[in-house]
Amino acid sequence: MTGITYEDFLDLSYEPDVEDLVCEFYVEPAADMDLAAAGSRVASESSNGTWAELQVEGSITDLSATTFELGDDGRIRVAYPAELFEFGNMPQILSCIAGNIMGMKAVERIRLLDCEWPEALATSFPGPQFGTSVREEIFDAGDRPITATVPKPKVGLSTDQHVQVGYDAWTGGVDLLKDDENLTDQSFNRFEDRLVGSLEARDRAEEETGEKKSYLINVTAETEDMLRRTDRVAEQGGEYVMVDVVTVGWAGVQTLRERAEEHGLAIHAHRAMHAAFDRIDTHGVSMRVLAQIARLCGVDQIHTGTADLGKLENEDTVGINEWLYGDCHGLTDVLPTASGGLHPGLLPELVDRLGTNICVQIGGGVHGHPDGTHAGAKALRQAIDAAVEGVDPETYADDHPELRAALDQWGTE
Ligand code: CAP
Ligand code: MG
Repeated sequence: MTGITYEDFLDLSYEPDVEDLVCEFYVEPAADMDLAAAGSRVASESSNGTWAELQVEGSITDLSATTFELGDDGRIRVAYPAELFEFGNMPQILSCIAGNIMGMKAVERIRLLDCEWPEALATSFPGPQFGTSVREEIFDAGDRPITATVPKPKVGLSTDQHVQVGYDAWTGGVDLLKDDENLTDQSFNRFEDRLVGSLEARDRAEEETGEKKSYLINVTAETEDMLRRTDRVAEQGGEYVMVDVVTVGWAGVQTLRERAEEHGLAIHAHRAMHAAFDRIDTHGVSMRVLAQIARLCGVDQIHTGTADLGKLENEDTVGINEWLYGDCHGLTDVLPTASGGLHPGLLPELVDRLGTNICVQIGGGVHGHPDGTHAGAKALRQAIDAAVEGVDPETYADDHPELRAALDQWGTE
């Protein structure tokens, strides 16, 4: 009989194998524990240990994780052997590295901060199909961010009103119409009618402007419904589907990714509910890790914040975006989307902080324009052009009245 105890999961001399998944956590130990005791329990409970000393007969595959680094600041690093995981199964991986440990009494607080994905595990997922190339390949956008707008109010517009808002925005210069996260298939605005009406309006807008336009329609639903809606988007000639990745769950995202590939559709990921995991910076799962998971599962665009501009709390947008652009064993990159309380006056600063390889998504800052959606869309495009050309928006506004009105309304902060 072999006793497996918590101490077996701590080894400060361990050097991670190249095939290990290495996770960094922030840990605040419970009052009666030091970091070594809490850290060994993190590795134990997230791999193959439990509270009791186990008596195991015969030899078993060694699937234990090892806590191999204890930092002064509560940061610990844990190495997980690859065999612990079912490759290509994101829910299973998360049930290990972000599972029971989140509620363990041995820790007062615990946050999964970062993961170093080994090649075999990372490439057991498909990754994105298109990533940042959508800017060039769908929109021929050159060196400017692509733009999206979400009709407001979020819900309540009839289908006809929604379609009209889309048409006004597209013809004003916006690339993408986007559904809001809580608009799917409600009685006041049915998915099917909205899909058909919007894509018909898109065609008219393309003809009128000579520019490519597209629609991020929200297919978030129970999996079979989501797939049916995705099929309909393809049948109607859409280029994208939009999904609320956290509320739909990673299994649903994985399934959607497969179906999207069958149709050649790109995936726009909204992250509603992410803040339940990542807002308290000493607990939960960081947005950085959620973004990594989303990339592995294969979304092409994802919301990553506005680098502290706008209305919402942000984790390190710049660092997350850099990870999404960077190499991950050859997986395609992801286009970050900046959204939440933006308006034209903030765009020079936004582009300064995040660069141009992004999607800029604006709701209230377009539809709240004093002259309405069409003028608001023009102001957005003018602000983008000014930012990319490096012209001060106040100067640009001298011969761009829509931008002038937006700056008068909201200023530049
Ligand atoms: C933005 C938005 C987006 C948020 C999501 C909203 O509208 O449509 O859902 O940006 O947050 O409903 O708030 P506004 P994040 O432009 O009117 O603010 O991008 O941080 O995930
Ligand atoms: Mg929204």
